[in-house]
Amino acid sequence: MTGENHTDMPTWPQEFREHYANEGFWRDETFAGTIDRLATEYDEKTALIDGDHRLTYAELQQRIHALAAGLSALGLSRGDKAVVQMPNRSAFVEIVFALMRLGVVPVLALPAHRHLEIGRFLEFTEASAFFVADRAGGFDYRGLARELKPNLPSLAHVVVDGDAEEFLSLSSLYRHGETVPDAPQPDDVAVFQISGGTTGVPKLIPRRHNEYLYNIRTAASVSGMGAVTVYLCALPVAHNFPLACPGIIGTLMNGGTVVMAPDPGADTAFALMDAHKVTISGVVPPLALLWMEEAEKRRYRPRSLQVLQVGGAKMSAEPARHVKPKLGCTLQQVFGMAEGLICFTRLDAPEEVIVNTQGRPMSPGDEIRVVDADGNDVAPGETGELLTRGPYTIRGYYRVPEHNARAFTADGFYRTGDIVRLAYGGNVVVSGRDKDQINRGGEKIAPEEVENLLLAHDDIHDAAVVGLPDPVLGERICAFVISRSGQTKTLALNRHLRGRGLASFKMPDDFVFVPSFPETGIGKISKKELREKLKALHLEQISISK
Ligand code: OOB
Repeated sequence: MTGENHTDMPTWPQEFREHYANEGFWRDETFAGTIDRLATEYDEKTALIDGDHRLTYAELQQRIHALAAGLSALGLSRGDKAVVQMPNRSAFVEIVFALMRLGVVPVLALPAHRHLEIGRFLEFTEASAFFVADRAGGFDYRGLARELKPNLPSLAHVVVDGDAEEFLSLSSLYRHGETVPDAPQPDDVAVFQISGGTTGVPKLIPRRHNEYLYNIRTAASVSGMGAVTVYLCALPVAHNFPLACPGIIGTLMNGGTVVMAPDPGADTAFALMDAHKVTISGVVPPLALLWMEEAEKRRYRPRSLQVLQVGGAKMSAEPARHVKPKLGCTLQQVFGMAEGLICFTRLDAPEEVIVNTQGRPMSPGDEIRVVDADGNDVAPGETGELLTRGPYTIRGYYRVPEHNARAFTADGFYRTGDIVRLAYGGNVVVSGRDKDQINRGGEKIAPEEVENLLLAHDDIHDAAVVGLPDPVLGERICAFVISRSGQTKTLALNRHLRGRGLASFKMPDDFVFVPSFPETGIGKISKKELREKLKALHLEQISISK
């Protein structure tokens, strides 16, 4: 990317670059060239289905070119950043590919993000454009843009898909018949993914053309994708999993068809599966549970579905065993991270591997280590923290040098914070986590971020946010709070957090008001220890009262 330096974004040392190129992982390509190649190869085949709207590969390419021309006329160019916050619509694909063609880097925000997160992304990246839908899921994104824009001098354009009101309408930007040259270089950042984060603020993950294309191609191959693939995009499309592991781009790179689901509920998903003969989808465990339960209740079988990928959070062995009998398809467990490494159970793996493990790394170039608290490798089969390095795992986040120094080892391994062991011939079994993060049904929450907001409330003396076990979500968010007056209630705190503009999935599911936090012996303990203690006490109390 233009103007990039190593402190901004640490990247692979030269010897690794040469190795990854020599191995054929990196092929000196960009997404701009990819979309042209696909249009030539798959021409009249259906690329995208979004409600009644269908696009062939040729049409998709023309629309991407026309939009890129319009965005270029606005002045957007290589190295600029744009925050994209779109629901599952075909416009998402057009916007992201048009930006990538110009070398403008989309920051892939989620529809659930609110002004706190979006404001930070826009400010931190000095984004020159913000792309939103008019309304989606009952929320008016124009209101969000209106609130944020006056304080962001670099934000020149707000582009709205739908009724734009005072902003630029997306549909007015297409300059049909015009093309612009593709601008990016293979080593440029293609997109910024957003990390779940373990500290106060989400981090930006630079994914580059070369390595992200390798990521997608490899994931598609391990998932058995081909021209007959029909992928149902049920999760929010901006997530790395439905976007690129192999997700919608993996499908397009193989000449398959992407079906956009406006919501992931069983009514919508089952109807789309039948209407378009969906062959594969990717979901988080709570959604897999919901689909299984609904299929059983309705005595329904998605007849065309061959593979259900489940990832983002651990699926335990018991529900995993039921996927095939209830949905009639092969389960593929996916243990991945937006920072890079993706593990898959292979489609032809024995049942015990599919049910009991989260799969093995997808690339022969992936290096993994399982280490103890001192950073030494544990004995084979023992449990420890997973470290990883490889041809599509980043070497650093965007502009957070101090955090990078902790999150990566000196020799470039990413510390995942996941506690795992290797079993069944090198497959990873995830058994826990050693990082300050809550995984609520696949969405990641940094407790510190929520705690800091609670502490900003006048009446809150202290707060500790903890993940408690939940039968459906895996974990739910519980905030332990000490109110100075004893008067503050749940309703007020919910209102306070919403008022600060916190994404809905980060809102605590429960508040527990306590007079003080547990005594901890000598000295001040860390927030992390306090959270562990509160969690243990709470679970103990619940089991006693049962
Ligand atoms: C995916 O990416 P992120 O960046 O939202 O979250 C990564 C973290 C992992 O470090 C791990 O803690 C957890 O999510 N995780 C799993 C898991 N898949 C992800 N924990 C247990 N079992 C699994 N199967 O979540 C993501 C990215 C690409 C593909 C799939 C998921």
